[in-house]
Amino acid sequence: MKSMRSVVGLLSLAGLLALAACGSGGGEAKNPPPQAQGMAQEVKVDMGDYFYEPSQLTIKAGQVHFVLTNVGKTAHRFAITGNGVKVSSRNVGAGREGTLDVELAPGTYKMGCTLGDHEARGSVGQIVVQ
Ligand SMILES: [Cu+2]
Repeated sequence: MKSMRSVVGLLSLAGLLALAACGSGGGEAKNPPPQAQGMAQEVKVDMGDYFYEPSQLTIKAGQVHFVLTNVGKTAHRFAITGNGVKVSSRNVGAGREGTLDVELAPGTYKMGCTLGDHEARGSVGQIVVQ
């Protein structure tokens, strides 16, 4: 019985070490667990000067993984607001790719670039979540 207990102790110690290893690695924003990533629908949006393509999205409710490609010559950002949601990607430099992971409930949301006056210039659109 005693040896059994020490095996369990070792296992949980190994678990803690594995967690610590995960936490210290990277430096990138928190990645969703693999299962959640597998279930997320991927939505691609091109961000340009000054537009989003597409500017009108209709997607399914649930976990969404946005892949944001900056096809412009200046930095852009991808922010979603509406229905109590207010999230944003980091700045995505010209020619770079960014991502945004968010869980969206059915409803209508606004997507837009919150940098400078980009929204007013046209970097804006609508997301309908069904
Ligand atoms: Cu912008």
